[in-house]
Amino acid sequence: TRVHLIGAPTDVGASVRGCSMGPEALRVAGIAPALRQLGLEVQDQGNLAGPLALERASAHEPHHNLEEVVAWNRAVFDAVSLSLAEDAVPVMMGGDHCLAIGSISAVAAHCRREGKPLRVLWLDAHTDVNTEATSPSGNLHGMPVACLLGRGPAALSGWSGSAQAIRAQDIDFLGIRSVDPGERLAIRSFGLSVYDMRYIDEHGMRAAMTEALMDVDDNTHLHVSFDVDCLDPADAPGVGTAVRGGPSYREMQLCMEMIADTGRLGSLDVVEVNPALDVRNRTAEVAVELLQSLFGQSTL
Ligand code: DIR
Ligand code: MN
Ligand code: MN
Ligand code: MN
Repeated sequence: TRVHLIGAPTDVGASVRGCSMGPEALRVAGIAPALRQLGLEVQDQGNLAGPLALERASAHEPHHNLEEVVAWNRAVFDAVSLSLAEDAVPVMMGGDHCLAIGSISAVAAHCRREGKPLRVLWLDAHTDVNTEATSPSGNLHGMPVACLLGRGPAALSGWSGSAQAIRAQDIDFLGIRSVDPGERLAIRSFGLSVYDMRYIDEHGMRAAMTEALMDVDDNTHLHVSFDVDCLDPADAPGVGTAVRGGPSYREMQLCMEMIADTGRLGSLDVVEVNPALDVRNRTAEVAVELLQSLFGQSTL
């Protein structure tokens, strides 16, 4: 397998600055050698370029940094499209989670061309399904799922060649423990499949992942969108919007191992690593350890 590392150093969609340093933190934590060690051919393509984040113009902007988010996502869309066309596995290193709009739109277009079913696994403390109407913050990193479901601003819609890049039944959420009131309504009306922390507490990571991966078949393209704030902040303190009570380190490893077992991982986002808030790069390091499992490393 060929893996393309694509850096997207931006925090235009985030609430707190600093995840623009995420790609470099992942490199310093040894993401490339860690994956090469597994026998993968890894090409680090360096960083994409894009506009700087602006100061907030007012407290209630509906879409903070919208033009900037569009520009970054265009760059991500093009890079991920190219990588998929070259039959590589693109790893988009964020940057904030708004970048999943571009990466997953590119993946959806690729899957449509190839006639492959797409499954998205959204590993996050948050469901990121806010819209302009429901967002408490105006930050676009809280809205990528709504955009992909066709409920975003026009400038971020239709990139996959269809009004909806993904259908509600194509995505499963895991690790969720922070949902805004408007998001709760969206989850119900879309019928989204959400394995929240209570579900994981009661049934365990193994059962949650077995269900989430149930209809992955030999032809499926599996996209993992990994927001590192999914992890417990004790393990991953370097994030802008930490929420207590995440999966344990071992639960997260099992999650990654079970994804690897499907053999269907086709593309990946690793987002929201914020070195400005981290402790000695621990968050990037734990992310790299988890990626090793995701790409098939096992103890025995
Ligand atoms: C919150 C935070 N739900 C918002 N979202 C975050 O601003 O929409 N997503 N941090 O990762
Ligand atoms: Mn999050
Ligand atoms: Mn997120
Ligand atoms: Mn493919």
